[in-house]
Amino acid sequence: MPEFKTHLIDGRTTPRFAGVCTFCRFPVMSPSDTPDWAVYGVPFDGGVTFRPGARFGPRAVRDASAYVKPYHVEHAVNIAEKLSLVDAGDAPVRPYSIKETLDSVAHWAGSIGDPKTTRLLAVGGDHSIAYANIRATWERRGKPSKGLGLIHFDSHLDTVDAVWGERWGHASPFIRAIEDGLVDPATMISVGVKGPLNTAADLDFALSRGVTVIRRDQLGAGDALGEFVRAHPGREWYLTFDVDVVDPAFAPGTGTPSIGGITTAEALSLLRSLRGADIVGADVVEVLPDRDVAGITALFAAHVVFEILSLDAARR
Ligand SMILES: [Mn+2]
Repeated sequence: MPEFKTHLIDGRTTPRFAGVCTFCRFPVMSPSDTPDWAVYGVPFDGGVTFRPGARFGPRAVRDASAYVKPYHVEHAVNIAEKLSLVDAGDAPVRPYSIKETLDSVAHWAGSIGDPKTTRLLAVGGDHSIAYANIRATWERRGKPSKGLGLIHFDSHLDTVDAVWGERWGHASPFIRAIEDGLVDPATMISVGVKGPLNTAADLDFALSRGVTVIRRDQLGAGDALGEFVRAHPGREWYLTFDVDVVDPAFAPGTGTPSIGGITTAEALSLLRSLRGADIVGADVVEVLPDRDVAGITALFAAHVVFEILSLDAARR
């Protein structure tokens, strides 16, 4: 029998609908734990430009993730065998202040586990919170001067300078991350982007900085995403996944839905094409349970968490 690094309560002995609810039934983190991955919630939606409610995302994803099983068939790997995994709880937020929340989350996340070996996966919350987890991850990786690579799934570029004078909202995390040197735009790829936009100028920042954009209508049978990642061997990547990249027919529970998106099956294929990439931090954001139908968006987001962890388990 292989030695398992994470002790999971077996769903065949204790039903998956029983017990205290944690991400994927991972153990609750103890202060002395130094896990491979700490999954934590960021119940914050103060950065939205349209419909609020993603503050309830972490709870919905935890609930849905009770049905995430640990063995990944396509990668032929068991995440609980390869990785030590915990639920680190929810980050401290300040519901009335975006910037105070980002500072608070980044500071708190920076203290989780062993900064050298524990990787962080944040579940939002709106996309503004990505900045905080990217900052914490960048600091834990030794503040690389070139920044991290960024694999970005989204219908939107999220590189708008400011909305209503606010520079830290969910339309702006990656312009701030690039400006602050946390992300290298030459190794940033945005996948699934589509219109409409407020103005053509919304594309200017990303394109002028050399961000690679694969629009939804350019996603074909090829493997452009996997090829991009393999073209940068040795790169450390941060993965950010906005569920609005998926068509609202499959993921209706989100605040800025964008029609004509990819299916959940296509999303899984794209994620699996990243096999071999060294993903050093990640987030899954923009689940809005009050707009969800039958919990399908939360269930999908829970499985995106599983896919990300499976990539790292398969790589080790
Ligand atoms: Mn986004």
